[in-house]
Amino acid sequence: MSSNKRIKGISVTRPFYFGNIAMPLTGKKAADSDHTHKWTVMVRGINNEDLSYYIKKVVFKLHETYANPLRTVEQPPFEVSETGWGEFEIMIKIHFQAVTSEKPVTLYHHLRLHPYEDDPSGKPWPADRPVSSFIYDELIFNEPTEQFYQILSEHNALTSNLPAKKPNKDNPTVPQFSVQLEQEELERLDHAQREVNMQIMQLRQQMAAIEQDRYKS
Ligand code: SLL
Repeated sequence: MSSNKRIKGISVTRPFYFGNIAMPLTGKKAADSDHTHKWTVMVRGINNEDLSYYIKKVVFKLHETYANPLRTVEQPPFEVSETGWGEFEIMIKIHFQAVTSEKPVTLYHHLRLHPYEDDPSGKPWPADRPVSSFIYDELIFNEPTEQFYQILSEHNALTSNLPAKKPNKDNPTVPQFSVQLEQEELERLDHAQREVNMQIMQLRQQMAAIEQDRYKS
């Protein structure tokens, strides 16, 4: 029988992401107020996994310039859409279903409205292209209760199931978190590390040459 007893030595990892998309307001909406952007902040499962079997509610704490800055979302999609004029830090508190016996987890997200870079081809960011800022993260449930373990198992959630490949479509509202993306990032880091090592070696050689010249004179 499943119970609230915790299973020793087991930990279950659930991948997810959080962040925001934003678009400049256009036309009448922009002219009628000092708001410049519409945006959505969200907590999502990878591959659109419905998280409500373990997440009970998500509380988003907006900047105090907003009416009712504490926004509680009790069912998926766990997201808040608003319009506004400025960027700020959003506190995101995830409350878990009672069956999990887990304490809430607090995350922070810097709401991003502006592109801080040109688009990947080097041209200026097109005005109608949404800006997004997403962070991949994992919730780790150490020693889950027997009951929660059972539920995770029923949802095929005992292994991370991060998709192997990036989706083909470049949809800015859906980040491409996958094993492939992780691999590409690791390769970039590895390349940068080798580049730095090479520069260090060159500088060492230059230094050695200078030292030798000093001895000679
Ligand atoms: C800034 N430190 O100055 C930040 C604060 C606050 C943004 C940004 C309110 C919208 C409304 C809004 O956009 N606040 O009036 O409802 O950039």
